[in-house]
Formats: sequence, C-alpha cells, structure tokens
Amino acid sequence: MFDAIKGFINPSKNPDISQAFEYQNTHLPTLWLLGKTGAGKSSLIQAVTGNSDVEIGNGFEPCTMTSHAYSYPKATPLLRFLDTRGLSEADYDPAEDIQISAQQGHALLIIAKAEEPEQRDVINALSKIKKQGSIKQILVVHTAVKQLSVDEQNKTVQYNQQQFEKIWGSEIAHAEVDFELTNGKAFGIPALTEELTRLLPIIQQFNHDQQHADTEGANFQKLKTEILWYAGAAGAADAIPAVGLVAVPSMQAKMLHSLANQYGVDWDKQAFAEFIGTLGSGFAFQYASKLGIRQLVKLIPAYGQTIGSASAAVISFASTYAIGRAACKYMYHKSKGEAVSNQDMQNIYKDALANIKEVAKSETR
Ligand SMILES: Nc1nc2c(ncn2[C@@H]2O[C@H](COP(=O)(O)OP(=O)(O)OP(=O)(O)O)[C@@H](O)[C@H]2O)c(=O)[nH]1
Ligand SMILES: [Mg+2]
Repeated sequence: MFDAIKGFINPSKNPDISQAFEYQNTHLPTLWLLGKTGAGKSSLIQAVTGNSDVEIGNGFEPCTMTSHAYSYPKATPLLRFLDTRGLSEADYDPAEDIQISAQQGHALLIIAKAEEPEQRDVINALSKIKKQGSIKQILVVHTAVKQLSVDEQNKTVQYNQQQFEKIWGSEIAHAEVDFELTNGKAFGIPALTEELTRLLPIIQQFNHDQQHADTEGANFQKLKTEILWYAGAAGAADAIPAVGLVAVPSMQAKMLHSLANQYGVDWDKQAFAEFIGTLGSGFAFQYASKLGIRQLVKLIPAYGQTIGSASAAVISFASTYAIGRAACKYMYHKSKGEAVSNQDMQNIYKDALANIKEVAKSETR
C-alpha cells in the first residue's frame, strides 16, 4: 500500500504507460476531409483548431498512399485530420483512408466551394466510400458562401447538396461557411462547430472563446488539451489488457507532475496529500483504502450520480480530466500563496466530471 502511494508520487518507473500513449496516438478521432483542391480543407482545419499562426502545410505528414495526416495539438494530440490528396487521380482508391478512419471515432467531411458545381472526383470517391460501408458519420461543408448573392448561394448550395445526397442515398447534415474574414469574423463557424461536435464531442473542447474566463480559468484553458490528452491515455489504458489496472494512477501522477511544473509548484508527497485532502474525505479514504491504488480512479462513487453508470474506460477518462481540472485550481492558488476551500475544490471537481461525461463516453467507444 505504501509502495503504491510512492509509485503515485514518483511515476517514472512504470513501463506500461508508454503502451497506452502509443495506443492513444494510433487511435485518435479522425476528421477525414474530402474535397477538390482549393475547396477550403486547410482553411477548415485552421478554423477548427483556431491555429492560424501554424502554417498548416508544415504540420502534415504522409499517412496513406493518398492522404496526409495532421495531428492536433502537436505535442499532445487529441484529434487527427486526414487530408486526401489523391482525389483527382483516376484510380483513386479510398480503401486505406477508410481503414484509417474507421478504426476509431470519425467523421467524413465533404468540403465543397459553393461556386463550384463540378464535383465529379468527390462524387466518385463518395460512391466508393458508400459501397464499402464502414463510414457512418458524414457532413457536407459548403464553403465561400458569402462570395455569392443570397439567391445564388441558396441555389448552388442546394445543387451540390443534392449531388452528394443522391450518391449517399440519404439526407446528409450540412453547414454553410465562409472562412474569409469580414470585419475580422468568418461566417458560420459556430454552426459548423455545433455540427462537428455532434459527430465528435471532443471538438467542443477546442472552443477558443475565453472572454468569460478569469485568470485562473484562462490558465486552465492553456493546459486543457494536455489534461485531455492524459485523460485520453487513461481511457485508452483500459483497452489494453493488463495495462489499465496499474497504468491509470501512474498517468494521473505524471499529469500532476507536469501541471505542478508548469505552475511552478513543488510537487512532493505532502503537496499531493494536501491536494487529495481538499477533494474530501470520501476521496482520501478510498485512495488510501486497503483495496489499493486502483481505488484512486474509483473515487467516482462519491459522485456517482454525476456520471451514472459507466465503463472503466469512461471512469478513467473522466476522473483523470476532473483531477487535472481540480489540480489546476489548487496549483494556481498555491503558486500565489493563497488557500482554496475544500468546498470550492470539490465543486470544481464535480463540475469537471459533469462537463466531460459525454466526451469521455465518445472518446472511449
Ligand atoms: N472567400 C473564401 N475563400 C476561401 C474559403 N475557403 C477557402 N478559401 C480560399 O481558397 C483557397 C484555398 O483554400 P484552402 O483552404 O487552402 O483549400 P484546400 O482545400 O486546403 O486546397 P488544397 O490543399 O490545395 O487541396 C485559399 O486562398 C483560401 O483563402 C472561403 O470559405 N471563402
Ligand atoms: Mg490544403
């Protein structure tokens, strides 16, 4: 038991967790972008990631024979974009791209410029993808809609939409956007984000609107993708036999070390115990119980009503995220020499758990 706690404080000796990170990196939820050259695929990636200072072209790596992949964020990836390059080749075979997308959460995005009715290559590819059968989630994104009059916009969007639906054999959700900034704003991004979130809930987490965050919240926002990455790895650990059992607390420990480092807070056994203490006696008791270290992720029962029934992977994902969120608050105040009330800590933990529930479920499918 004492060794277990030591292992939690000093995580470097657990060899299993690299497997889980590896698993996670090869099972990222994937947005597969299908569109003619110039349709707005790269522009869409910039809009979704809010990452305009990155020269998108540079982040791509060859993935299959006909596609390039872009993982985001680079260091702690949560999402992968697959950009199909070979679409205009007469013998384009989507088999490999389908396989890459279909092993995990995915959505196929058809990107079409409104003013471009000639969509033969896209339609050919779509027909092959439809036949193969394993791609289920699909969305049409009509781009550059504001370059046309309202009348033309409606007509051209409808025309393209019908071309795609005819091949697909059913109605397809769609979004209309214009990535060109008018008065500093692109058109249709919130609606696009909403559609994408319906397909892949993790997208919501890239919400760049920080207007309402206080300093503590803004600091957390900067670390959020890293926390989600650890949460994803913790969820992935449960998918690997013999890894999940021991790996999840090690990952949480590694995350806490990393966060403490970024807040400039010393992280030792005492700091850890104090942090766990703020989360309440139920939490501390279960952590220290004779049932062993695994109980750390089983702290959920204290807040069982928040998350409802859930798989081990969902619990690992959600609790790792919530611990990360709570730790940020704790460390923020710690670094300023301020105290945080246990009530505030428990509230933020519970809120984080509730907020991440849907993401945890979809990410661990
Ligand atoms: N006005 C307007 N221009 C757009 C829009 N989307 C893309 N563009 C422009 O169209 C050009 C191509 O956009 P990209 O996002 O690079 O297109 P892509 O699909 O990545 O093209 P490839 O990488 O060549 O396949 C750029 O000059 C963009 O600025 C849009 O919604 N509105
Ligand atoms: Mg591009």
